[in-house]
Order: sequence, then structure tokens, then C-alpha cells
Amino acid sequence: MRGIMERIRRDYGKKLVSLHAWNGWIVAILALTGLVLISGFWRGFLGEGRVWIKWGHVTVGILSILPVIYYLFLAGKHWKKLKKRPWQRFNVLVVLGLLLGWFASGILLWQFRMAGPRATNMALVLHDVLTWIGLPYIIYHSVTRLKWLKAAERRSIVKRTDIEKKVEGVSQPPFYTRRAFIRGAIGAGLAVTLGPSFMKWLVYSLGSAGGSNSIDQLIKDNANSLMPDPIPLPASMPPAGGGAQGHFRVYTVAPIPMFTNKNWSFTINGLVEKSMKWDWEQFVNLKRSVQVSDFHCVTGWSVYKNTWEGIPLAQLLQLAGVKPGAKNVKFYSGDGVYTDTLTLEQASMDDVMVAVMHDGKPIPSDLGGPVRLIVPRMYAYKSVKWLNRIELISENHIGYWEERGYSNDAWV
Ligand SMILES: Nc1nc2c(c(=O)[nH]1)N[C@H]1C(S)=C(S)[C@@H](COP(=O)(O)O)O[C@H]1N2
Ligand SMILES: [Mo]
Repeated sequence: MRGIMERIRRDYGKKLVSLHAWNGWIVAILALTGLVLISGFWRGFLGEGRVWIKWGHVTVGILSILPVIYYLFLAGKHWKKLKKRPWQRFNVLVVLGLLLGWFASGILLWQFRMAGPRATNMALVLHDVLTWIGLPYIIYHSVTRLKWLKAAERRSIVKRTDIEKKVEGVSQPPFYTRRAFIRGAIGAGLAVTLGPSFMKWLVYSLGSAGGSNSIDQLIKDNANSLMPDPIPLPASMPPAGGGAQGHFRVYTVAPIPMFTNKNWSFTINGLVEKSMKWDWEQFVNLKRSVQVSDFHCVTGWSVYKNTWEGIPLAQLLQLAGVKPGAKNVKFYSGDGVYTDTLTLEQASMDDVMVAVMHDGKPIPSDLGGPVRLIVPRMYAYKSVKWLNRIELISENHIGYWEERGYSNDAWV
């Protein structure tokens, strides 16, 4: 009888230990893939790989609920056992909270279409905050845990009874040094990957909490030097939308291009009656209009009430005259890498805009200036930055991210 009880207890301990190990690996994988996904550096570097990593992250994230559920079966017993260890109880609650929070917000981010932008925005904030609080905590936990694992081992060697020794086998392999090494390596890896992103996030959130708008900074850092500045229409200055709400995350898959009057031009060609090419001075003289619209990225963030000023795409197409054989409109970025496409029908929506100004100011280079496309009713991967060429084509074209796994259907 005693033997059976002992065995159950021992198995229960073993279960907890292996559960802990599984959980550790899952969190490590999610942390590394997650950090790669939010880091701008990897964005251009990985291309299609990024979409695979996203799928890996989502899949492992969904599976991460399994050890939690399994733990809940053991939780009653574990909880009682931790009666005199409030710190460990606290730790259990923190880890469960983190895992459930990450899981719930992750599901929303994954199902962004069903969730809609507002819920997805909140999920992203929660996912981020949990990450920047949770990861340092978990790293700290695994480092300190090492010490008391060793201490516990020493204790159990002292306390172990003869029977237990017989059942368990006497010799314990000295694997803690290897484990320590692996843990240390993971910890160091995370710290190196984490540090810069964490600081960036901190500065960014402190900045926005302090009321200073990060767009102001982007405008200050504008690397373009095109003269003259476009003169905003009255609806743009002050911005009809009252000023954008939210923050753009600066995304690029290639080095951010810089433009001057000398190296910038805008072209429409392909299946058009009249190919056109403008230099900057001509381009700022084209008739512009103003729209207020929301901007949604599939990764979960949005910027609301942007006041964009620019030339409606339909107006440009009319100037060039679309030939009957044309079916699609292909957009080229001045970064030389990024392209995307709309059908002629989509391109004729009245709010598709070749934008020159945002909230009454020239679009800074980081946000795709001097000229970017805006397709408010679709996810922002359609909104090609540094737009400098439009081509009318008869065949299909697959855009940069669509080629790498994003949906052709970009409707918000
Ligand atoms: N040339 C270019 N255009 C681009 C991208 C890019 O990487 N390169 N990213 C797209 C995506 S996925 C989004 S969400 C928006 C981001 O715009 P922002 O960097 O101004 O926030 O630009 C879109 N247009
Ligand atoms: Mo995006």
C-alpha cells in the first residue's frame, strides 16, 4: 500500500517535472519565433520564411494550451503541496496568467478577420505587454530555478529513504551541468534578441505616454529632400480627421530609399493610351483631394482617422487613359523590391489614393514618402510605400507578400 502511494506521488512529481520541461521548450520556441516576427530586421531578411515562422508560432501557440490543460488536472494536488510556499504559488499563478493571456490574445490575432480590427488591436497590445513583462520574468525564473533545482536535488539525496533508493536506482547521472549550459544558452540568446526590442518598445511607449507623437519624430528624421513642399488643402490643414490616432509601425522589406528632385519621378505606363512621367515639381501641381480613413495591418495594429491628401488613383488612370486589354493595375515601389496589384475594378474605388501628405504634412521617408498608395478598404500590405510607377497589365500579378503566403483577398 505504502509502495503504491509512493509510486503515485513519485509519478506525479515526474509528471510535473516533464510538464515543466515541455512548457519551458514551448515558451522558448514561442519567444524566439515571436521576437523574429516583430523585429524589423528579419522582415526583409526572411521573406517567405517569415510566413512559415508565423505559422509555426501560431501552431505551437495553439498547442501550448495542452500542457496548461494537463496541468489543471494535477493542479489541485500541486496547489495543496505548495501550501507553505506562497512564492511558488504566486509563480504558478503568474505563469498560468501569462500562458492564458498569450493564448487568448494569440487566437484573436490569428483570427484577425473574424475578430475585426478593434479587438485585434487590443489583442496585440496585450500580447506585447505580456511578452515584455512575461519574458524577463520567465528568464529570471529559469535562471533562479536552476539554483534551487540543484538545492532540491541535494536535499532529496539527504532525505531519501532506502526504499526510495531501491525504486529509483541509486546513481543519479550528473546531467545538471549540461542542463545548466542549455538553459544558460537559451537565456543568453533570449537576452540578446530581447534587449534591443525591449528598449525600443519601452522608449516608444514612454514616448506616446508622454504625449509626444512618434510621427513627429519620423517627420524630423525624413530622409527625403524634395522641393517644393506641397501646399496642403484647407481640409488637410488642420487635418479634417482631427489627427491620426495610433502609431504606424515602420515596415519595410528592403533598405528605405531616399529621394531628391533628381532621382525621383512618377510613371504610368503599360496598357495606357498615353504613357506619363512626372517629375516632383509637376507632380505636386496635380489636382489633389483629401480623405479621412483608417489604416489596418494584418499583424494587428491600426491607425485611425488618417487625413490623407493626394491624387485619387482613378484620376491618374483617367489622365493616362486605360486601354481595353488592361485587367490589372500593378504598383511598383521605389525600393526596387516591393510590388502589389489591384484589379481595375478595385482600382476604381473612389478612396484608393496616391497620397502625398498625411495630416497636412509631407509623408516622411519611413512611412513611404514622398508618395505612397492608400487602399483604405484593404489590409495595408496593398498600400505600397515609395510608390513611383503604375503599370496597366493584362495578366495577373502576385504582390510581394501574396507571393509569400498572404491572402490575395485583402479586404478588411
Ligand atoms: N514598399 C513597401 N511597401 C509596403 C510595405 C513594405 O514592406 N514595403 N509593407 C506593407 C505593410 S505589410 C504595411 S502594414 C504597411 C505599413 O506601412 P508603414 O510602414 O507606413 O506603417 O506598408 C505596406 N507597404
Ligand atoms: Mo502589414
